[in-house]
Amino acid sequence: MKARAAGLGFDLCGIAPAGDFKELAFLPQWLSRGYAGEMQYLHRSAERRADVRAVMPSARSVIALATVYNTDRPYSTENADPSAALIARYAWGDDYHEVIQQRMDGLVAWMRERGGLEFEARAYVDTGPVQERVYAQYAGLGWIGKNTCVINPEIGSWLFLSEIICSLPLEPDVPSLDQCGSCRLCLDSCPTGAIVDPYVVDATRCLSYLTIELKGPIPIEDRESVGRHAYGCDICQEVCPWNAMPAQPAASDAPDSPWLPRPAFDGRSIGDLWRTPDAELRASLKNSAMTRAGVRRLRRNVAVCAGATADADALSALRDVHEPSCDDPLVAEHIHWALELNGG
Ligand code: B12
Ligand code: SF4
Ligand code: SF4
Repeated sequence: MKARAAGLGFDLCGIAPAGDFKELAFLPQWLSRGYAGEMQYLHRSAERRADVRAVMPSARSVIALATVYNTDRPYSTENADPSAALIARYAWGDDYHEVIQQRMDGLVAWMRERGGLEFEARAYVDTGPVQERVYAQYAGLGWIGKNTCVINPEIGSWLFLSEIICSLPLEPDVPSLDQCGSCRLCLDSCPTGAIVDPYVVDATRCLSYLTIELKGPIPIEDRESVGRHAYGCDICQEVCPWNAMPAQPAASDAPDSPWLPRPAFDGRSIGDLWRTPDAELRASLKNSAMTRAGVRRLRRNVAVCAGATADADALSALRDVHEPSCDDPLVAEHIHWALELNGG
């Protein structure tokens, strides 16, 4: 099965038992501290997230999978250009939900064909009520670092996690051990102090939440800290020694890699991104990981970047270029804020 997973494009595959792991118990505490913000779905599904057997009562094993999405583009921390529009690398290419779901469906189909056994299976990639990092750690894929990301000692943390909950009692792998040691680079580098303690991220302070998860306005008091971050943030992974380029981590730069950046998002400045017509943005977002944000939320973010960086080119683009999405009240309010902040 592991060889088949590799053949289908998975970089790591391991087995965790469907058990009651101590890390699963952190979620209620995290929720009660308000760290989930507006992500109400996490509250609603908290009981199922406590144990995969609440999702599929026949579960005996979790086949944990990881897929490298890194490419050889420089890290945002290496990009000194104050006009650059930063987009988190997980979002550059095709929609990972679709690509990885297909690969998992292929693996389950192969298991059914090959094994000749009856079994139940459910496959999720960031789509189910499962605490994916915990199962990845217990399946030996990597440890949960102080930045809360799963880190594999050989290939780093630029990984999409996914899993197949399965009723077969498969032989478990050895869990991964924490190798963060005394390092705290991620905590000290987070621009908003969102890693409030080792292993604990307050999502409401994380730029990934503010620019991706929030559907309405970005709170005024958080806007300046958004800086050049037009969509998501990679800093706590970029500074991690286990992701040090160029020796590590693995990258998937084959010409047909689904994770290579689409031209509309590849090395663009804030001003250029703003000048991109709605129709072109819409076409570039289609079937990408950013599809859910849509043009409206992307423009909201780019307006905040223009205001927060006070970049002259971006501000002049904001004044001069008016696409239909700019009439949306959400976008209009953020444009107004950016221009007011910088002298109108
Ligand atoms: C909600 C969510 C977010 C939220 C909250 C993130 C967070 N750290 O909680 C926001 C929007 C901020 C976010 C951001 C990002 N996310 Co996200 N997110 C999720 C989601 C849907 C749920 C995570 C969750 O349950 N959080 C609740 C907390 C309690 O759980 P946790 O973060 O896993 O924390 C564990 C440990 O830290 C530990 N723990 C918690 N408290 C304590 C306390 C102590 C004392 C100790 C010792 C341990 C400990 O136990 C927890 C597990 O129970 C998962 C998918 C999934 N279904 O699991 C993806 C997921 C975690 N995200 C992912 C990614 C890629 C990102 C981003 C990199 C995207 C980006 N570039 O912008 C950033 C990374 C930010 C970061 N440092 O976490 C990947 C992570 C891959 C990996 N290598 O780990 C996942 C697994 C999606 C996927 N299928 O690939 N995300
Ligand atoms: S993704 Fe960025 S804002 Fe969020 S915890 Fe990591 S460094 Fe902080
Ligand atoms: S930067 Fe250091 S502390 Fe943070 S996750 Fe990486 S190794 Fe662990």
